[in-house]
Amino acid sequence: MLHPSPGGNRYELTSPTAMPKADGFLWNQQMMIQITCRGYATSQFMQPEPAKYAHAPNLEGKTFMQPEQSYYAHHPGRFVYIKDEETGRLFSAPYEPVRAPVDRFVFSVGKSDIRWMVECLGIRVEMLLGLPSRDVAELWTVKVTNVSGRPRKISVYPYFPIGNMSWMNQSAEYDGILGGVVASSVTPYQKAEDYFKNKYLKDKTYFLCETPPDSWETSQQAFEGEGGLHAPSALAGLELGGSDARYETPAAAVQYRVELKVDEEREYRFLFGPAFDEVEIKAMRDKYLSKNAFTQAALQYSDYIQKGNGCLKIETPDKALDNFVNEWLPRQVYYHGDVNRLTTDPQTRNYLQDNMGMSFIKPEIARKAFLIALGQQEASGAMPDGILLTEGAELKYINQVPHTDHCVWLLVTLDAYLAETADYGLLQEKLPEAHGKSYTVFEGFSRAMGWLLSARDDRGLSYIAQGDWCDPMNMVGYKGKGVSAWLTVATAYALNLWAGVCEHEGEAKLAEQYRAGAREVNEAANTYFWDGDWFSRGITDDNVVFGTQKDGEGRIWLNPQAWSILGGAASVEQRKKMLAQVEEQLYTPYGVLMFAPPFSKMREDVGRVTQKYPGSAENGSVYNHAAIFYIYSLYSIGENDRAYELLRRMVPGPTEEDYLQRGQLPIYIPNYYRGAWHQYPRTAGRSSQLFNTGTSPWVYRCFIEGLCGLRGDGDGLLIQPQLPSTWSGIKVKRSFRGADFRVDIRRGDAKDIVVNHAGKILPGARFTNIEAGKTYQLSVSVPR
Ligand code: CEZ
Repeated sequence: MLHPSPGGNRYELTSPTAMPKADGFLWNQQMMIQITCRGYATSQFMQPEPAKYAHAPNLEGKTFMQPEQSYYAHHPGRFVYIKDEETGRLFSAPYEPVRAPVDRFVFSVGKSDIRWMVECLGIRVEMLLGLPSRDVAELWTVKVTNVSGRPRKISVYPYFPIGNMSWMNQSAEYDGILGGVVASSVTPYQKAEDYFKNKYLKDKTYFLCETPPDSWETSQQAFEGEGGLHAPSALAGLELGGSDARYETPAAAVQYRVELKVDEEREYRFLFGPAFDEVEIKAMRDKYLSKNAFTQAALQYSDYIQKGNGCLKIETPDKALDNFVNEWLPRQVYYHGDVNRLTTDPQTRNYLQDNMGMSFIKPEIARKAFLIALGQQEASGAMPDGILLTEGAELKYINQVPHTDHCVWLLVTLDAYLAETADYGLLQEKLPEAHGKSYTVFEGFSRAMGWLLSARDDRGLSYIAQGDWCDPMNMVGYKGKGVSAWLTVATAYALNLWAGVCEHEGEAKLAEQYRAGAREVNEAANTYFWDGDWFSRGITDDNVVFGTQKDGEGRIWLNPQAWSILGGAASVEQRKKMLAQVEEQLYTPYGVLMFAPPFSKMREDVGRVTQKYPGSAENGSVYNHAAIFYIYSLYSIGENDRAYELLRRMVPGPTEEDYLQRGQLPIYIPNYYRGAWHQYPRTAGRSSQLFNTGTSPWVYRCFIEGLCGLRGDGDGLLIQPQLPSTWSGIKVKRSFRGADFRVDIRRGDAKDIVVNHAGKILPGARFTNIEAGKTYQLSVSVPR
């Protein structure tokens, strides 16, 4: 039902019904499309705010990308109806809207294109979606082959609904000169000043045909008629009606009437996308709509995607895992760092972590991100809730809610960046003058740490305001008093990391100051948050500790445990207790829960998180971002087996049962899998299908620095593999600071890790004097 293609760089699903929401996604810096095996699509492009060219049929609320989208018959999608002209029978590819049982089905997701192959009624339909590497457009190839062994007369009808474009003005018609359907609209607005903002928006949607069709329809209603989408009325006739749409919902449908000899095939190409005017549409047609141009575009796009190949290839006893880590994980990391989730004001923590991933893929981008982010630091040293990336961008949605954790992410991201690049020169860069002063990057970090130390109450605990990492935990501290246990222990982690950097920079006094700060923070955390077997989650405005043994819901939370390990608040004794409790209360077959039990009703002193559906999103799901922090912390204390076990559970598969339950292909990590494993076992494990998540860079980091143990330091590469105990060895290719490392890791008899290079044992299992351009072969023996 589901398998990687030979060679491993595609994933193929052979049923349209087993995992109905299984999907793939393609992007470039201007756009993104997520499309399901059944043909439903969600796409958006930047102008510079996210906008759509294919809409829902009703008035849509504008929001950011959401998990667990539900699809319905009229959902935007890309479909091809086929009618047997001799019998009148119909089916549609890839599967929707007709849902006719098909004889063969392959949904094949590649890194730089998405394909389908469907056979029904003796006709094979192959659909191929590609994107240009820069422009906004979908490049569609549709191939139809007669596999019935007898001559056939059929009609081929691509149907691309355009949906409700605007309540002010929308229309569509077939443009014979441009060669396709052109729908026009005016983005709705009310304020006069918005007219000037909207004036140059791409308010047209085009569907261009390389081969002129025999007929067309541009009115959705005329196309569907009384038949409904399962059997649109327009398909009953010899030809489509050729109507225009005048303040009616537009759709692009065209017809090709074809006679096919045995095994004969036809290939069609279409271009679908937004434009400002006819001139731009014509230019897009000239640029892309031909066989040659499609081939060129595909090559360029695949080059573009390959720039995100990453720095790690592994060969382990688990082939499915290798496939994910080698082929797909870096792609997801690259996506995040490349487009910042297609927003103009990414949340500061998201922006920094997405760029943390770039340290492994394009470190120069990560470097730039520090300068951009610190360039927006506030006079107090605090970081804003979102980083503005384009001129005129504004803080929207959650970025209008005050969160207190953003400074922490500066350090966490810096730690990964410096380990990968040793680019300490970054710290001496000058930031643009702000608030009448000019600072270096080093000072920017120090000021952020200073702010973290200052934003604490008299007990020494970190204020939470209206949220920390957990956005919807918005009412713990909205009256100004509540504190976060996670942020407190995370502050200690950030301070310790910064102390390490200060030391490296010869600032021993400063380093000691920050270390002392961290110790003080950790002491406070232990005094107020330690609950006997684990750390609680915080103390509310009304001085109620929560996330404790006493709590029936939200009793134990993962984040304070993970970060108290990282930041040093937890002693060895405490760690033992916490790990056991996490295992007992938070483990599920689909990963470790963010907390448990989930809330069943609003808790007004915790907030909105308690109102989310139990087991979904932050209300006690396997929220992978939280899970990966925990896994990372396990690697930091040598818990190889525990770490690997949870890491593996984060990737769908490899059993069929697991795939079916999660409903997602193993080509990305979603932001969550449903939790509430005890309360709602039927839905537990179900994927959110949302590939926007800060999880992916951490997963990559866990494989590189944790499992493979190949982490850089000032002038070398440390070699500290942490294989699960059931593995006898792995092979790793790791590119690092311009050199290539081939590392053969095996179990040996020695008590410690022994690294051999060119016949010599490396002192301290550390490789130095790395020369860019060289390849180094290392054999590593790890204790049994
Ligand atoms: O948003 C994410 C944020 O992008 O939730 C994480 C947070 O750390 C990320 O920065 C945990 O709270 O209800 C909300 O507003 C939630 O915060 C969600 O919107 C959540 C989404 O699932 C988006 O990925």
